[in-house]
Amino acid sequence: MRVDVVTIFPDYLAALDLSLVGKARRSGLLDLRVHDLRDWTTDRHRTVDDTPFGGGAGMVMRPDVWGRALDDLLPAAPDGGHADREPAHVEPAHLVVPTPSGEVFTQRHAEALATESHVVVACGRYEGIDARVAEHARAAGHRVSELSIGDYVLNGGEVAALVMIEAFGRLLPGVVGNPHSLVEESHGSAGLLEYPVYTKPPLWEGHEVPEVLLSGHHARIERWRRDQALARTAARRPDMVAELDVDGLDKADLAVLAELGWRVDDGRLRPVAE
Ligand code: JB8
Repeated sequence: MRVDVVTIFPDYLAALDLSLVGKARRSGLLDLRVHDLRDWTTDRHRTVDDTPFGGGAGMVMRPDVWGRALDDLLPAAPDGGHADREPAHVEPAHLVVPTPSGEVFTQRHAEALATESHVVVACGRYEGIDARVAEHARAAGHRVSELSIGDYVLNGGEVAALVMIEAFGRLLPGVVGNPHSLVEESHGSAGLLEYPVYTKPPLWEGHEVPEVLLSGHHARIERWRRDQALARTAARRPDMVAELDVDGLDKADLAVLAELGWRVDDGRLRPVAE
């Protein structure tokens, strides 16, 4: 997979040399290149921003500078934006624009991006990038995803880009050593938070590891972990409980959820009004 990141702070992306993503780069599974947006400026001061039309606070990133960068990094428009024309044999790239006004980035987005052959990440600063840049890339036939990593505001797209690249990078075949860890997780993301985990020693600072985990009783351990996952999810993420597929729950699950104040009503879990 090829990934290009464009930013005015290339050093921010240095973390991508490390850990699993760094290893994927060195092994050739991930061809990741970081570019300085100012390489596409033409003035002596290497200006990337200008004042907003319509007034208001802050500065906006100039479309002409971004346009030259994306012209160089996105492949020649597959159909020039004319869907009726014979498609060229060039794969369109997927342009990802981190922005607090985007759709919320989830594991589903990570899974979809992990299947792409080419992703370009455009990191904005200031009040963001002139809206015509995304519009222009779409018109040229590229997929464009404007994505937010959560309901808070950063100073720019770089940290969000790190988050997204780590999330999809670890899903590339061969990047995570033991694919079983990915399979176990996908059970977790089938709607429940993960259960708590423990390692040695069995007694630490007066805190014991739950006895069931030392019992060697596989079925009891599985049930305990499931109960813990349900209790955590109910306490921390009631939104996820409300979305659970009732058909995927057994009698013990429903009993635990009932104890936690959730009943099945009209085929959906609903909190019991108190
Ligand atoms: C300017 O909060 B964020 C985010 C904030 C930003 C830009 C991009 C992303 C660009 N501010 O994810």
